[in-house]
Amino acid sequence: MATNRTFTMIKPDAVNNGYIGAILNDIVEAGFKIVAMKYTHLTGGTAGAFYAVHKERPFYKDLVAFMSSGPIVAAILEKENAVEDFRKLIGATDPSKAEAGTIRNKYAKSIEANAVHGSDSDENAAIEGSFFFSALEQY
Ligand code: RTP
Ligand code: MG
Repeated sequence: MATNRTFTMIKPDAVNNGYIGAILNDIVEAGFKIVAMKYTHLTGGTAGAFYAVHKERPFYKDLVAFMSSGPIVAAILEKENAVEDFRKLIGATDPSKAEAGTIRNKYAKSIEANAVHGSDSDENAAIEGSFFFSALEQY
């Protein structure tokens, strides 16, 4: 089976709580290869643009404020069936509903501050990866 790619962010709560190393370890142990990675910081403007698809949702304003509240780690990951397998690895959006052993179950505390992002389709994985990384950085 061919490999494909997904995009992730370690969100400000998990960075602030010191979980970068533990989360990256879980990701690599689950068989994902890190294609590109950077430690960076979203602004209100860039977080708003990244989450523009959620503009009409009631949580949009809070989400943008949260995602620009501290540094994040952005990464492109590669594996067979990457998008679906990564969503399984991170668990449900609400950590109280995330299965035991998933990243959100282990490292997240609330539905908003839920430790990690994972793309929801191959198409969005490509769009989101290109939001953070140039073509040269996605080798
Ligand atoms: P993500 O995009 O971050 O991987 O999360 P997801 O697909 O599981 O959830 P999505 O519906 O795309 O929502 C994006 C992010 O918005 C925040 N959220 N807050 N307060 C709320 O009810 C609420 N609902 C969602 C979360 O940070 C969620 O991951
Ligand atoms: Mg989503």
